[in-house]
Amino acid sequence: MLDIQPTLNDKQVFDFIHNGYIILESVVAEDFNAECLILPPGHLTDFIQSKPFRQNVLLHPEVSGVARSLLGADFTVPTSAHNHLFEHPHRGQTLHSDGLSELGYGITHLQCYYYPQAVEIEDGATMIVPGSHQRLVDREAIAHYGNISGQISITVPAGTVAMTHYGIWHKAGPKINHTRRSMIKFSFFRTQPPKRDWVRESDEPPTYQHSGRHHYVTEVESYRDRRRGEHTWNWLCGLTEYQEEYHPARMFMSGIPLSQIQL
Ligand SMILES: O=C(O)CCC(=O)C(=O)O
Ligand SMILES: [Fe+2]
Repeated sequence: MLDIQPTLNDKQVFDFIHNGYIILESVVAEDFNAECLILPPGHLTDFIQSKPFRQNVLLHPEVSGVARSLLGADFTVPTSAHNHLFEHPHRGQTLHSDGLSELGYGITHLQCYYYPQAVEIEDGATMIVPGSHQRLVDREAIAHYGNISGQISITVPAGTVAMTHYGIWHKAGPKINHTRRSMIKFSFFRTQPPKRDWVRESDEPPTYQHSGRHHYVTEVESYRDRRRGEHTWNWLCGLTEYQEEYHPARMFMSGIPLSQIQL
């Protein structure tokens, strides 16, 4: 099997549990970003399975290192993706989570947004709400929200990959120009039970460190976040019996285990 090294340490795993995303700025090489700018909108398969896309994006050491850290050794490598390409002004999407978000508290699915060009706010940057992956809801029930305190717009340099917990609330923000803005979305999945096999600085797992309140929550909801974070941490460390489903409704996203990939 290809040797993918984990890149996250305990503190960075705490941060992912709390925020539900990690942003890797400018990790993809400029010349490869340029090749992705001409991709058509919609469902992509052949290009996603090509050696250059695997080498430059999916198995880039920083991208796959995060997947390896949060999903274990034999995570699935995406074989399809969706190109969210916007070329004209629009009002922006309503806030939503994609498809059917998982119900439990494990981490089994990382949904990634790859931007082959720089994204400014005027381009219709994707917006996400940190910590919202902890709030499982009917997606129609959040569509009426406007701005939420603490939301962030993913305004980033070209070649950036944002890796998110599938349940995170997000939307394409309003676009006011005619600049092409592409976001190539793909997913990594877990196939094995969790253990603490990311970058370890001690043999004993530390206890979960809660990072405090998100902007939009009170103390009571923050306590819920802390408790849920503890459950996720203990599960990721392999300390609980709780069984999570590894192959939830995958909707349009497919992948094959890393152990079946040869470059
Ligand atoms: O293009 C974006 O920034 C987000 C698109 C999206 O979330 C969707 O269409 O489900
Ligand atoms: Fe979405």
